[in-house]
Amino acid sequence: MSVSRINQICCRKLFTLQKASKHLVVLTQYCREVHTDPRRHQHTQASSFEGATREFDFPFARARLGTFVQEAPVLGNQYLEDATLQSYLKRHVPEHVLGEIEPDLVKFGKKVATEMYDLSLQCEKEQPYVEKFTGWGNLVDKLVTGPAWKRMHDISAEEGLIAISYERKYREYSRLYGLVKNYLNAPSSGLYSCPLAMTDGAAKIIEGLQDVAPWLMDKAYPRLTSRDPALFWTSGQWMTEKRGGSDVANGTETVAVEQRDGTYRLYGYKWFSSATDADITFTLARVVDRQGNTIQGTKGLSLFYMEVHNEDGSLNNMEIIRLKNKLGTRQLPTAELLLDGCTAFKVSDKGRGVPAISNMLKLTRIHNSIAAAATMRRMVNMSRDYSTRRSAFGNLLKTYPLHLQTLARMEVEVRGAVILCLENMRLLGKEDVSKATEDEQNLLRLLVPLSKLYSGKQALQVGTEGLESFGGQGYIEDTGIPAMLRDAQVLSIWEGTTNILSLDVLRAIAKSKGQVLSSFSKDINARMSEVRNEHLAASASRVTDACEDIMKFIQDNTTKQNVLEMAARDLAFSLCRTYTGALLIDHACSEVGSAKDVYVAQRWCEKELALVKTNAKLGQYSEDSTKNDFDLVFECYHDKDRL
Ligand code: UCC
Repeated sequence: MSVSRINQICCRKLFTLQKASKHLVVLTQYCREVHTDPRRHQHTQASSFEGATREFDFPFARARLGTFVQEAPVLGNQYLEDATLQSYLKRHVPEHVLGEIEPDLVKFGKKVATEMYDLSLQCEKEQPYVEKFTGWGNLVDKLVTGPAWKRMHDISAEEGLIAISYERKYREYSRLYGLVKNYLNAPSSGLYSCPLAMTDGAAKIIEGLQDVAPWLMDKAYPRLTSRDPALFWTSGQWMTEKRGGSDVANGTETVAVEQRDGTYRLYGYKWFSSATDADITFTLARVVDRQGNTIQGTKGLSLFYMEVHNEDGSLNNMEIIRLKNKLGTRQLPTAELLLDGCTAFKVSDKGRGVPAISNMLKLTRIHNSIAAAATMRRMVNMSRDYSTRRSAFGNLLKTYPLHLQTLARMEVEVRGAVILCLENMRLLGKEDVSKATEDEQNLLRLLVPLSKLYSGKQALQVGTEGLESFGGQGYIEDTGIPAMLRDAQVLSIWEGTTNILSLDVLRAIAKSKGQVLSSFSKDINARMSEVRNEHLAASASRVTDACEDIMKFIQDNTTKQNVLEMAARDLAFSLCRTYTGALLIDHACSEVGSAKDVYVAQRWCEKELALVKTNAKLGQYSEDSTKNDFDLVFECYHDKDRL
């Protein structure tokens, strides 16, 4: 007998032996299960014993749930995993300041990925509710929030999320430091980022009201900017009424009746108070004159400060009609409120309510874009980690070029949004300490609505793509991923929808008589003239050409208000894409720029930058176009007898 034949026979015997021992194991297991659960025997006795053992060879039959469990994505340190954030700070913050603040950012980057992330998931589970009445029928309107939400309040104070910006320990860099912490905080805050945004806005308003209402600096400001959880107050921003969220000037019905002591009583219905557990709020109302009349439109609106509770903890003459049932942001106690004689203090000149509250809007819009950028950053960080843990078709997702391409496209969007946010924070920091030049103030006026409106849209795109990158798991509530997308949907709505903010861009241009645009193009041209990197020469040309095209479009249509209004959204997108391109190129060319930054800038600038030029050429802002749009939208629509 040959050696190979002997080998063959041995192998076969060994295989039979292995099979027999496997059957023995299965048989032992079977007997054990029948012993503990006789019904199992009844269930399988109809099938042949051989069949039963084969059945038990399958992992599902034994373990019932199968042996495979997908690893969940894991969050790393959210500061250390953010390349753009770190290099931007390295470039713009003096070394000695960064040396002091960076350890705190690293520590907080870990905290938001661990303790706070868990708390944020808890906030989603412990949604707020209102106890309207006591068991004995007494109307109490008690707003109940969960422990995790309350903990977020305390952490916000302890971490100095508002305090840092106002302590001004690091002068103009304090704002950047404070808002960077808010950026890290936002996706792990369980939406506590919303009251923080309004609190920041309230502190900013109060600083601007020192001539009109200096007492607020003693009464509210120290609390809004406190690091002590026991003292820390949050603020609301009650602007929205039933008749209008956008058209505040015509939609505000709330009236204010002056009292003998100089205070006012407010009567009205606030349709969307975002975080009703606030301690104070700023709100708009129309002062009633001695004849009982009010002035309509924006000129009739004044700004009021009020405390939400009386000293005994009861509500300040208002009723919580109900909490809103929203698509997302369910962690937030958002309510409809009936103001029934609330005591309030007028803190603006009569009829100057909208300009007075615009300081708050500036801050809440900045926070909105921060939340959008941070949500995108978080989504991509999670998708990236998941791609290292999830296998399909035999390989990890990260090995598939198509999957990587999808992630990389999201990454480019995130980096564009992040750098624009950081630039806004840096400019605001300079404005805070009166160090911003006129050009920088103009830029900030323009960039705030641009960043808010564009990032709101990006967050939805990246949010939906990110969710999809988890496959079906992304659609499962308990993973926490669907809530990220639901919560992102509000970002393009509150604080002004995309179109309303596009009109605000036109307002900024008109009010400054074009100065905001001069500062814009001056800044772009200065940055692009410094580009020495040959790999970015083509991108820089695209940016300067786009800037020229946009300016030409505006000049050609300066007197055509209807054209400008129709083009407002495209114009805003063009300005935002072009400016972001300039920022990315400039950053990539700087001493901190890397090859990855060059790649991001190139990719960003491949977008259509001067959208407004292309669409103007296509006739999209003509009167014909309006007619065609109308006919298309209303085809087969009968305004009478529709059923
Ligand atoms: O409350 C809400 C929810 C809060 C949630 C907070 C969370 C934040 C983020 C959290 C992150 C997670 S949402 C509701 C927010 N509401 C809005 O955003 C309102 C949207 N509508 C607008 O923005 C409108 O365009 C209005 C209200 C500004 C339009 O008002 P008017 O009165 O019709 O506008 P005018 O007549 O153009 O402007 C009146 C004055 C002008 O000044 P003067 O009288 O000196 O010429 C404007 O220049 O107000 C000035 N003004 C501004 N100034 C108007 N807008 C601005 C601005 N943005 N900046 C500076």
